[in-house]
Amino acid sequence: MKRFGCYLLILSVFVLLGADCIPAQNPLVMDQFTADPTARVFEGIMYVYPSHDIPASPGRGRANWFVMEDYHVFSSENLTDWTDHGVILTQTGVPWLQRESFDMWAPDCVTKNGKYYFYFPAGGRIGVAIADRPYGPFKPEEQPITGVRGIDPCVLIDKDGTAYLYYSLNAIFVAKLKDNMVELDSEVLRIPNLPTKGLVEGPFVFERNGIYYLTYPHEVDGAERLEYATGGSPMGPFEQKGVIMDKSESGCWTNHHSIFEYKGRWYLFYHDKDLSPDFDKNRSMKADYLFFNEDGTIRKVVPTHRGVGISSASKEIQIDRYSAVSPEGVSVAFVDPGRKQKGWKAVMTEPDAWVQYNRVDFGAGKSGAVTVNALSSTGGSIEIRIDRVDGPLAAQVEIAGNTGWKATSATLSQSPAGVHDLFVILKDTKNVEIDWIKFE
Ligand code: FUB
Repeated sequence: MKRFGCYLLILSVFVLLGADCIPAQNPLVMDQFTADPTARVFEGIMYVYPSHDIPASPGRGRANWFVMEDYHVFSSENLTDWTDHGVILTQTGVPWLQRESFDMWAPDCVTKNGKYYFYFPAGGRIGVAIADRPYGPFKPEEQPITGVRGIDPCVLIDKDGTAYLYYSLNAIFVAKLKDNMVELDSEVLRIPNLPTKGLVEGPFVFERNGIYYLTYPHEVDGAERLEYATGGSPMGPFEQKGVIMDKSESGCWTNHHSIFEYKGRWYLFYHDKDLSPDFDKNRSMKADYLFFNEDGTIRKVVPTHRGVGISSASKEIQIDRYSAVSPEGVSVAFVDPGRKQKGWKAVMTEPDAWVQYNRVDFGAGKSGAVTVNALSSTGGSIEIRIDRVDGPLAAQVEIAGNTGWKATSATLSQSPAGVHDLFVILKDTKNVEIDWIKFE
């Protein structure tokens, strides 16, 4: 389930600004749909600029299609607690949009000369809104960028300070930007040597160790997978290298991503339809770690429920967002299929079935109790072990049957300190459904 609460200081600052704090695994945000995440680090804080899917309603967008009328920005310093800074731009606030187009698709944001430039596609054009802070307020320019028709802008500021605008229109295009960041400073180049079919949208470009990575979704066999090409300069030439993430098993047609280094680790931000299994135009952003090989090639990323970041032992740990599970006896289901934003539960049905949840921070040590929020028709016994499925026993918890959802506490037999992986194991043949566990 979605959990509330965050550090008092952050809360007191952002209450004034109307911001929410959302502790997250994957997907990162539970209370709204978020797609096309572009992650950027400003002033040591990770900001994510996604697009915002909403369900169509009469007079508001087209049924069975993307409906996107505004943007939020989210930030985090630990990639677990996310702050929603609220709406930073709406379609009705853009002077050059003649109509409510509901197509505020994948955006980007970069900083230069002390300003923040937010690039967004709408109505087949690309606009820029400018702010003094990463979370706005953003003021849109009077006109879209002259000479550009397309979607999904991405801006790379190279080491020499030159900015490049990439975007899509059934191919990927690039042009230099002037120092003012709102006008082109070169001809537009259609980037050659890329797939000739299925290249619809979503380029993202970054540089690492002198290698320029042009990454993009590529539709193959009915859905997009993430691929990349590399080159020695921002405008190429680029050589196709391989797949970053396979197409989703969920059947979500789109994927859209960004790649960024933060505090020494690399991350892939992307999206899927976790909160809307039956409709892939209501998407949710996710993040997973990304690794490079020594030669600079990218290792394929397998999407996880667990995502990134460290979970505090004293907050509700959503073990259904697991790192791994036993081959049999564990499945995941919505807690309330009618209210999917309440999240998922782990359904354990076989003796010795286990759930592994990595990176739980016990701080200086926990010696009190563990609480398990569970539901069982039969009652059952749960073991909580540290670091391995046969690791030290932290607690045994007896779950009563036929009580409805109930939080049951048990005394800890270990006092774990620091960061550990957790294993939750069903010790008998009964059925137990677990929503969260928490260490007091
Ligand atoms: O979100 C609308 C469009 O779907 C984006 O612009 C594309 O990248 C795809 O995710």
